[in-house]
Amino acid sequence: MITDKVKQETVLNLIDKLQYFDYDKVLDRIRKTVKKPGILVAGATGAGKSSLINHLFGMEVATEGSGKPVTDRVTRYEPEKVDVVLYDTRGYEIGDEKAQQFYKEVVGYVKEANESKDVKNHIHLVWYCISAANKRVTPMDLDIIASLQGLAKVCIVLTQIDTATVVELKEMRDTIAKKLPDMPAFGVSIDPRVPAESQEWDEMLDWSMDNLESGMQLALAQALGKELRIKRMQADKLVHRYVIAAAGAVVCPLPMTDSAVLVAIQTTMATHLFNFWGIDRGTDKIKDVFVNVVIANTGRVFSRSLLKIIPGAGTMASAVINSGVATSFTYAFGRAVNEVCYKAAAKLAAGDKIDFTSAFAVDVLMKLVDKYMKRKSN
Ligand SMILES: Nc1nc2c(ncn2[C@@H]2O[C@H](COP(=O)(O)OP(=O)(O)O)[C@@H](O)[C@H]2O)c(=O)[nH]1
Ligand SMILES: [Mg+2]
Repeated sequence: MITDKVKQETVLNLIDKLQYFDYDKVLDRIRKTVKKPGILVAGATGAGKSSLINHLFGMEVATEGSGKPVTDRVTRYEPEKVDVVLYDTRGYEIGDEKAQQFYKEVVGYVKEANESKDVKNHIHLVWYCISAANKRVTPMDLDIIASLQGLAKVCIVLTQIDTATVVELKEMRDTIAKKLPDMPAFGVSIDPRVPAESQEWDEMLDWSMDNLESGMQLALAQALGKELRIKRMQADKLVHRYVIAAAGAVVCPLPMTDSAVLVAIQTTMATHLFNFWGIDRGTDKIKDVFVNVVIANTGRVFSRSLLKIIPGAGTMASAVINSGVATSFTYAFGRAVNEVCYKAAAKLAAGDKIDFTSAFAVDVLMKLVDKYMKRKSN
């Protein structure tokens, strides 16, 4: 039929148009709505604050000169690519007579920030770093922590645990437990020789997630570098948002040829997931590949899957999408993109290269979409 053919061409044109997809623009729009958690990384000079930040966020997020001093001792970093605001404290040495000044300034700053109406400056979490190399927790540390406790969610990070013995660490923990009974304390090190079972990165991050509201959990998960376990826990939450958007977009059954709005939801979701998994943190070239491969294939997977699942639809022109079809496809496609992104992120974390063309090939995506369509309806 001529009309069928014409309409089919409309869909193909739409898919062609997706090749001009503006990645940065779409991502900008997404990231404007993000509520970023504010995290204060406090502690003495040499406690390992910068190392901790680099370890978790996978890049030199808080480098000299990229931050903005908000007081003499507190520098605010709002990295371009990751969805957290970090505050680094600087300038006191252990035993420094100026330490008292530091105390006043940092506590005062957090109080002022959290009382201010500007939520963008709020500090939600405090990671208070005490180096195990000090072998002790000072009364001043305990004082500052006690004062911060009333202002934000605070945990102690015992850093550089490779530099202390088990007994010394236990003594530090005992001091904390005695003075601040409910204060969580997590022992960590960036030394890869420290066995995973003596590290408490997982516990520290789980505590952090538990103390953030849902939207900020998603933002923290986005910001993390190689912590794929946390990302995985949050990724499906992100898909769920787009499933809801798809349901909202298809209030009445929609002819397939008018499905541009749905394709836009899928491509935005794919972009969001790609950014969430941190795959776009490398070169700008990755974005081009993403647009040419993933975005182009989104339209293809969409039309192929829909023709498969819509009963009695022989052609795109006669196919009608109802809300059930729209949500189950969005769900399945989101899960599929998540799975491919997870594998890609794991490869990147291991230092391997990714071949996007084969990783996000139509057949690969179709197979996963089929799998998740079945899983949902069972
Ligand atoms: N042994 C060991 N050294 C560390 C660890 N973390 C950081 N360091 C070293 O401790 C020094 C101070 O770390 P840095 O992150 O700059 O501390 P900051 O002043 O608190 O930002 C640097 O030389 C780091 O390489 C760790 O887990 N173990
Ligand atoms: Mg530093």
